[in-house]
Amino acid sequence: MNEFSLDGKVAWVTGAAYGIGLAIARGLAKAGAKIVFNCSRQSTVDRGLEAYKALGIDAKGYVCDVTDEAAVKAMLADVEATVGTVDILVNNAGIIKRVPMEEMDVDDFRRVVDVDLVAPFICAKAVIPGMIKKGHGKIINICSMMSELGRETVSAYAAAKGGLKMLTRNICSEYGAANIQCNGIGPGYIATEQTAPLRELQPDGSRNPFDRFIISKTPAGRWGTPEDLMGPAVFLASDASDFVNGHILYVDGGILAYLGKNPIE
Ligand code: NAP
Ligand code: GCO
Repeated sequence: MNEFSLDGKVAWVTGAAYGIGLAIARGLAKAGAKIVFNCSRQSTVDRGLEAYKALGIDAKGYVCDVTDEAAVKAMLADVEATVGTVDILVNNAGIIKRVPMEEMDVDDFRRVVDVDLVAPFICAKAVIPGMIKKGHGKIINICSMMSELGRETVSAYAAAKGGLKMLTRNICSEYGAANIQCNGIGPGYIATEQTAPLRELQPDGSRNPFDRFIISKTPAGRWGTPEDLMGPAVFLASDASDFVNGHILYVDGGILAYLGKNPIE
């Protein structure tokens, strides 16, 4: 028996056209799962479909804004009718706005909380009845370093990702008895489009100070890659983690374990 096998499972990964979501979906597909994904724009869905095709993965893509409950329900009804009941949900879609708090528009704050926290609630709420009927289910919420730490300019993101950690624990508390495991993955600093501005070279061609700061804060001495998230996602989606519930698995090269270099030396 292979307790990491996802043969015959249906996995829905939100926002999985590129970056972390695509890598997680690749990992789940390699373990045997059928993949469905969604993005809010047709152009991103098309980009994802091309990426899956190039990888030899037969994925189904939908245009669906995860903050729109009616759209999520309609998408899920189609998934159930054409692919099957969702066994694994990965709440990956997310946005960030880096703005000092006193300059941040309240609508922007609300939008970040909507996409990064309210939407995982909407998607989880939509799949839980099917999981209860099937007798099992796995929900993986993509959290962040900002589920634990704050920093300048990311107040909305930190509020949402901190909330997502607690939503994870609450889903575990409410549905553990129904054999649903809800866990989080907390990626460290991963080289994707979302973090590209933090790695942009300086006008003189030198490394971005934030880039150097992250390397110095990470015991592994590097940024993470989306592929670093594949194995942890397969573990949390598979029978191997059936007694792991309400846990946040930080995949951060050791950032949260480390006090950091002495800046005065
Ligand atoms: P990203 O650039 O944040 O990708 C986001 C994806 O989500 C895109 O496919 C996007 O497509 C989709 N999306 C955004 N808003 C959506 C909405 N309202 N409805 C449906 N889909 C939506 O990529 P990433 O850096 O790989 O991040 C993925 C997740 O990991 C996010 O939750 C992020 O917060 C988290 N994370 C990232 C890092 C990092 O260092 N990169 C670290 C920790 C956590 P559309 O634009 O078409 O909607
Ligand atoms: C930032 C980053 C982070 C990361 C990630 C860390 O501006 O500090 O974008 O928030 O993307 O979520 O885990």
